[in-house]
Amino acid sequence: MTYFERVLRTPLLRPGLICLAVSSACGSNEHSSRGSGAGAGGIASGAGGIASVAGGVASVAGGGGGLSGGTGGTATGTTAGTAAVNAGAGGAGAAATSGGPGIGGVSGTEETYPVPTALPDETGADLWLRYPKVPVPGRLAQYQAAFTHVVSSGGGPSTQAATEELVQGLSGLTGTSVMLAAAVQGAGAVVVGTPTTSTLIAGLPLASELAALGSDGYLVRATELQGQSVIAVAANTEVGVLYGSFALLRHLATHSAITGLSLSGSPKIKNRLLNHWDNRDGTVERGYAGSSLWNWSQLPGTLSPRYKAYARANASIGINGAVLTNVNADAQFLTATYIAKAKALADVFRPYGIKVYLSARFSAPVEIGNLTTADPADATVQKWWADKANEIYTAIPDFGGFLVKANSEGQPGPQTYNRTHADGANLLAKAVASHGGIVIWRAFVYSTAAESDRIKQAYEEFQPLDGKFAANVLVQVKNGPLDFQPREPFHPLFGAMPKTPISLELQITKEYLGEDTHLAYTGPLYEEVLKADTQVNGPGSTVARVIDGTLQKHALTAISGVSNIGSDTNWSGSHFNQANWYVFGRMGWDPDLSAQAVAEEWVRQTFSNDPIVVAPVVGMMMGSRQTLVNYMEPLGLAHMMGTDHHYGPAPWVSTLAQAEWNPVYYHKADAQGLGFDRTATGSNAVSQYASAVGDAFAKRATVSDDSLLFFHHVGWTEKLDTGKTLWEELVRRYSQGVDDVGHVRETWATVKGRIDAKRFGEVGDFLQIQHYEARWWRDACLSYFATFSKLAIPAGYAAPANPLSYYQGLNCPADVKKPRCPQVYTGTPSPAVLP
Ligand code: GCV
Repeated sequence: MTYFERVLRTPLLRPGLICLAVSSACGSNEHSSRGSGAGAGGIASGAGGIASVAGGVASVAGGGGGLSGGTGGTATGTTAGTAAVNAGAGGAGAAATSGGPGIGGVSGTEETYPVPTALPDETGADLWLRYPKVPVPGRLAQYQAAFTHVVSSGGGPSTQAATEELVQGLSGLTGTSVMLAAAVQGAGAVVVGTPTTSTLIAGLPLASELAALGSDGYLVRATELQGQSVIAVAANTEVGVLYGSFALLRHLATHSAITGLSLSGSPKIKNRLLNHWDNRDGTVERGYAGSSLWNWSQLPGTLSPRYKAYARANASIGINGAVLTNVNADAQFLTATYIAKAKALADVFRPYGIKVYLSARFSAPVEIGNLTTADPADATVQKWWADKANEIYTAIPDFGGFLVKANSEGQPGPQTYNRTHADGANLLAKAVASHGGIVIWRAFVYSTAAESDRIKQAYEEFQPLDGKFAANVLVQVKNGPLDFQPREPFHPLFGAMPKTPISLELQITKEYLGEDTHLAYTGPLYEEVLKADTQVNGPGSTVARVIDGTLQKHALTAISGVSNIGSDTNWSGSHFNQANWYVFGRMGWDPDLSAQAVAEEWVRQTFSNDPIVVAPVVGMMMGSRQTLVNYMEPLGLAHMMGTDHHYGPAPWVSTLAQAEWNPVYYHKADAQGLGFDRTATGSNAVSQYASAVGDAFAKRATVSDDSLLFFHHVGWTEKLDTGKTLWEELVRRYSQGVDDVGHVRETWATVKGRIDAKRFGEVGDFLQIQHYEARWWRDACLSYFATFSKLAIPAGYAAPANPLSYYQGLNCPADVKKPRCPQVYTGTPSPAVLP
């Protein structure tokens, strides 16, 4: 039985049985004073391969414990008893990655959800901020009694944004008109403010708790004021009040209990940025969701309503910065004309706590400043950047700073002048320092020089510069050393530059993970890297602790996600791609949140709180990344995508000008076997890690199967841990990946009628594309590798549908912005594992 079959058979899916343990707003830095219930379960992060994914997702079905996401789960008010019961039985998933201390607990209600009678079509434009009326009477009555008016007696634009959101959200959820008021007017008040903006908040005994929260933190508290029961949303700053308002709305939108309500939270990472790779001509590099959201030709005069909607969505998940422009930078963005356009966006975003940043083209002093050099040591260049910073800050006083890609993939940089990355970064850092700005300097370097191993370059260039960067510089490091692959080991620079603040760069847009159509929830990928233990200061030196600054004592901290947002009505190219934006924000706020917990709160807000929807859809999401790894690049394979567009399989490409542009460089298939030897007998990339980690990667006995071929060249008939030979295991994983997409389709079919027809149909259509394309990946890659292994497809597995030449001759996609390959949408993709 596959895990999807187990999901389908779960008793949880019977109408009326709810009580999914969930984590909404219960992260370790987002607390809730609730009754305790221990959740031992959890869905596998995917790190463990097929077996652990299956085990983990089985726990969703296994009595409810699996969805609790870890120990320390807490239950709210009236559902506390249920939580304790349900959160205990993790089943098979308990062995897999769980959510960690403090994650878990209960939202939802024990009431039976009615089968919806009329579900209006939805476009996805409202994202997770839909606020539909609560469809279960008991919970609805509680909410209607508790939320009748929003009380705000002062404050500026951020408080206004908070109250607007509360009025809209509470009105929607309760199905009543929740009004804004200046004073408590009987029962059901939500009182918002800071001790400075609200005398009501100032009068509550919250001072010591607020003092511990910092500038962005919040408290949401059931309390009494003027003899009335009220909910207070309090913070030290108005943006904190906004975050608290969103936390309250998230709690309610996941139908959580409110008796004794007490929520609090504060971000662990200071700068939580989206990086837009948006160009002046409206295109988006690696964007699959239409054109750029920024309508440069209409700015600054015309402001699309989507700018505010974008800001709301980001604030709701804690994102507080937007780099507006592509790291493959355009100097024109630094001209007065474009600064005025950026200012217009900054003005819209400011109430939502979002600062704008720009990518800086290093050669801008030459290109737009009429200088003859961009050498950081040149005094005229230094003055040019200082003047440019003054100009920007005059227009945008809270401008965040610059993001720079230098001396990589053809971008200009300090090395052109025989200067280092630190020299270049410090030039810009000095220009913005007096304004409170920062410089984020990317470590994704990709030179044109021949290299023994392309993945070693960033460490080689940056690690020796540790201690040489100015105090307001962060070095931004991609999660892995190669390039946003479906799976890579964590980047060796994490932990290796103790004197330098390091920002983590994740990719939200799925350049290498099926682009717009394939369902691949990136939460497990993010969780995998955040939990990866660099061991630089011994066990527990996780990437999360590096980037939140606690391991190496940095106050300046940041995390970036390469945006998947565009002009498409659904924002992200597909409904499920919205979840990747969502989870980036939530994990940026709290890198210790579990992917599973976040998936559940997203499903509840985006699709439905009905457990008949929540459990299977969370299961689909949690297994999706491993499924994609299996049908694209199992066992540590990497970078086998088609040239330039990175869509579809092309492991045979070998003729591109630079060796490391070619897939054959990465998989190194030959008559003996498959994989890149990065041990001491090969490129020795393992030596860039702390010895405990590098040694583990280097030994066949300790490297995980998921990273095997990333670090080792393995013989075709060598036995793996699974007891199968490499060839057999490869065929098994590729085949399982295809069939699991089929199971996802079956699972999705079970929520028909519980989700509006439009989104249900659109998701189904994309899953069908994914299914065919998974089979394409499998058949193309296995056909190709068979030319080296000289082995037949083992019994029990389907033969490739076409000869290798067919796949090599395919010419798709026609449109790289909405990539498709209709030629392969024929026949039946499954079964690949024969019954
Ligand atoms: C912005 C990969 C992508 C490029 C991207 C680059 C980077 O190589 O394919 O489109 O360029 O990463 O992160 O700088």
